[in-house]
This record gives sequence, structure tokens and C-alpha cells, in this order.
Amino acid sequence: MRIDVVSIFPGYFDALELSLLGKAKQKGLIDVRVHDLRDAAHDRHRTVDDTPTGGGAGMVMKPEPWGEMLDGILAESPDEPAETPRSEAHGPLIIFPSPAGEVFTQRMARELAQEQHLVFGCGRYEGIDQRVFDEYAERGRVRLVSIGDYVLNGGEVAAIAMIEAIARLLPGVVGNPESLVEESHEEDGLLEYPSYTKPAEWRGREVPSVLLSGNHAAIDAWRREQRIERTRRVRPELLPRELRGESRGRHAAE
Ligand code: 6GU
Repeated sequence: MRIDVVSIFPGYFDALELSLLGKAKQKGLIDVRVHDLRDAAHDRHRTVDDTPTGGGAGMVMKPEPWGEMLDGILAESPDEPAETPRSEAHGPLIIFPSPAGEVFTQRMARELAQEQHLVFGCGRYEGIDQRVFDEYAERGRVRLVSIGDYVLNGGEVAAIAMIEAIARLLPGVVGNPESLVEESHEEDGLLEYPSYTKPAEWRGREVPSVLLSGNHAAIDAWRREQRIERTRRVRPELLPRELRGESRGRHAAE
């Protein structure tokens, strides 16, 4: 998968060199290229922002540097450009991280992991001139995506979160593919069960005895029960309908 990132703070993306993603890059499973938006700003101060037209607080990112940068990236895309404009089938997908976007989920990560070429356009200040979104939505596919209901200073941290969630789903990135299905938000939408390792007792705290029993059916049943309990307590809205009514009435105390 090819990933291009545009930002005025390319240094944020040094984090992608670490750990699993760094190895995936080395193995050629993902090809991440980070671009400094200021390279497409040609005045003496390499200006990328200006005051909001119509007034208001803060600054807005100017369209010209974005246009030059994105045109260059799209011209080099390894993905076939869409035959018909607005076609859902082909061509690179431009993602603008934005608190005004649709919310990023594991489902979306799985969907985006099918793409050949993703472009992340990270805005700062109060946002990017609307005509940039309109221009590229007319020429191809654009999505505004938020990583949750809180406000960050810019799209960089959100883009890193999304890239990690997407890249770890690509074949060969995570060593043991089975560890991908047994996690929160995968398979059945329940949260993960609690994990333990040795020693069997630590600071007077014991590992639940069922886990030491060797009875795999009992262990599976216990883990499933833990996942349901935890989901009901922390994220009741995630609980599948068929598990909703089974409350044991002790959650108010927790
Ligand atoms: Cl994608 N961007 C910003 N600036 N803030 C956010 C966000 C994105 N997602 C949640 N908060």
C-alpha cells in the first residue's frame, strides 16, 4: 500500500519508523512518503495560511499550496485514476483528518486497508479552504475523518492513529494474524478479556484459577463472560442486542 502524507510538521511522522510499522516499511509492505506543505508555498515566508474571508478567529489554510502538492501526488499515484469522475471504484483516496468528519472505526480501518493508495492531508489552524475539498471531491474520492469527539490542534496525530490502525491489517505486518481477530472491536464487537502471565501470584494478587486449570472449554467460557461483563460496564452501546437483557444487577456498584 502506498501512503502519502501532507503536513506542515513532517517530523510528527518520524513515529512511523518505529516498531511494527518501521519493519513493515523496511519489508516494502507499506510505502509511506511524507511531504512538507511549505515546499509548495513559494513566497519568501513560505506562507500556508491567511485570515478567514468574512471575518472570524484564527487562520485558514490557503488553497494554492494544497492544490500544487495534491496535484503532484495524484499525478504520481500508483493507483489507476478513476475512469469516470466520482467513481467509487478506483484511484487514490484523499483523507482529510477533521473533527468535522465521519468517525473512524475498526470497520473503516478494514475498508481502508483494501485501498492501493491513501493520501492524508493534515490541516492545522482553523482548517483548510473549503474549495480544496470541493476540487478533489469532484476529481476523485475525498473523505473527512475524525478520530473521536475531542479537539486536536491538527490532523497529524489523527493521521498517525489511522495509519497504524490500517497498516497493521495489511498481510504480513502483524506477525501472528490470529492476534488480529481476538481483539476488541474485531469479530463480535465485544471488548477484550483481561490477560495474565506469570507469576501466578504477584503482590498478593492471584491469576484467576480457571486460567491455571488446563480446562480450555472453561477458559473460553470465562473469557467470553469477562468480555461481555466489561463491555456492559464500560461500553454498553457496543453490546450486541442478544446480550442486552442479561444484566446481573451488580453494575451500579462498579
Ligand atoms: Cl481528525 N483532527 C482534529 N484537529 N481534531 C480531532 C480529530 C481530527 N479527530 C478528533 N479530534
